[in-house]
Amino acid sequence: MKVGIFMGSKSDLDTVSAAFGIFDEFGIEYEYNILSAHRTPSQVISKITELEQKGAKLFIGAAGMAAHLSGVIAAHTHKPVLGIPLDGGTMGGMDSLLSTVQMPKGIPVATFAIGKSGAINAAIFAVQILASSDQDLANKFNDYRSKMTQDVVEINNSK
Ligand code: RP5
Repeated sequence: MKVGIFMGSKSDLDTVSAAFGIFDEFGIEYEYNILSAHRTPSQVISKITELEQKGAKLFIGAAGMAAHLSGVIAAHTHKPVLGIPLDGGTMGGMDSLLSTVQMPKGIPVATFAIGKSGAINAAIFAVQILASSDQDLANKFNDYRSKMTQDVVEINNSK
């Protein structure tokens, strides 16, 4: 298991699951848990320890509204933490974006776009981190980017 994913609520699952497809595509094992910095604070902390013991190299936190989950994870691990702000419905996700990104110096959370694009990019970024010490994964990532480029070139060629 390489990536530990936390989300604050079951209502986040539909958006966060966009990240799972990326990990499946690259053959990266992940585990997700629905745990909240506010509703289940002690379970978040014990799960971090458990996932580190299972081999987690980095963590992803996804939450909406007053999104403290990624910051709390970052406070309890020395692994990189990637934060996905979610649209909780009242402020279009700006509340969550600022809650996630505005970390005090010393405890960073790498913060991505609000919602599904952020979930996908957090997963891609996780692949890039893991690929820095895994040549097979780096080769797969090169192919992934080449295909992305080629797909756009083909759209123009077929006009
Ligand atoms: C956050 O509050 C969750 O991450 C979710 O995005 C938001 C609303 O949660 P629910 O009330 O739908 O459980 O903690």
